[in-house]
Amino acid sequence: MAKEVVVESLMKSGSFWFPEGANSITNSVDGLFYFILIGSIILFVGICSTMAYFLYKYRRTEANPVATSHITHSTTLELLWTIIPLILCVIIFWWGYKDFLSMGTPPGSALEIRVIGKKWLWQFEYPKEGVKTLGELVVPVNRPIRLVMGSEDVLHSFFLPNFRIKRDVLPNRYTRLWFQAERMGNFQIFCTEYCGDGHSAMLATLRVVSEAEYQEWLHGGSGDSDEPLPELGKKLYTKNACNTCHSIDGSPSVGPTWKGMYGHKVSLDGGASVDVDDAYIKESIENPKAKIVKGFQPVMPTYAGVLREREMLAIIEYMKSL
Ligand code: HEC
Ligand SMILES: [Cu+2]
Repeated sequence: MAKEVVVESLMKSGSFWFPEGANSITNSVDGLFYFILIGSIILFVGICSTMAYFLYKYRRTEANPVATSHITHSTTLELLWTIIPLILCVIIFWWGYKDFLSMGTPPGSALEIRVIGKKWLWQFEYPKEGVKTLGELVVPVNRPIRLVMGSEDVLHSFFLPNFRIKRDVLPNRYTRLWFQAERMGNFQIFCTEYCGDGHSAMLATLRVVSEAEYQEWLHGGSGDSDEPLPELGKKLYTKNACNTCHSIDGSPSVGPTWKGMYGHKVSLDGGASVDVDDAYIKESIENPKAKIVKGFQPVMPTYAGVLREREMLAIIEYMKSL
């Protein structure tokens, strides 16, 4: 029941070393990587083969019992093996520092989006418009984007392989990242800091769209409004990461299965029991800690303010259908 991974962003294009780059900085970052990699290979092969050759050439034989004359000093050699590596190191430092600085300083015009990591989903918030999304970050192409990130529980880490950016997301402070998408498409977002059972399913999609599409999306709602409720509910089940904790086939998971749940009684922590109806489901989603199902931990995050009313109905209808 894994969430969908944007496979083509990771596997279909790019090189042996990297998935295809989509950030304004990727060329420079990849260039530095190749510079160090190829430089190291050349040095490694050069040094090893010279050494092997000398071992053979200056070996002790009967004709030549004293293998080499005793060399104590060569100014030329010492200058060479000091100055060449020094130049290489300065280039690597200058290149890395330049990129480090530009990756750390977003342009003032950047569009700010808030990122909240929690077990086990990514939530995004567009502060000016008050729009919230789960598992999907939508941004316009060719605009600098600034992410201000925080965690609601444990340490997470936000990783966008196609953009070569990654940063820890912490519960007690804000961290930042910025990028500028150079092309449109869907890209994979991972959590790369082990954060518990559902870590591997803590995925999200970055959707890079044109400016016009972005404005329409931002002001036009979810766009799913014509879809039949149970089908929309099925989509929301994975999109909102309910699937990381709830199965729909009766198999055990972090939370109770949804199969056959609707319309039945469920026992609560503390002995009481309650009918699973629309009101109880809505309360469980918006205020999960109000009633805890017996035998489960109170780990479900609240979805208050994240799900629109129609989306709530859709999830309820979907549960009924199971
Ligand atoms: C981090 C894991 C997690 C996620 C994600 C999660 N839940 Fe839950 N959920 C739980 C746990 C654990 C319980 C049982 C404890 C409780 O009642 O809070 C639960 C209970 C429920 C219940 C009450 C079930 C019953 O048998 O009485 C409903 C309804 C529910 N979740 C709906 C959702 C919906 C809808 C989503 C997605 C929008 C969701 N959950 C996402 C962990 C999760
Ligand atoms: Cu995580």
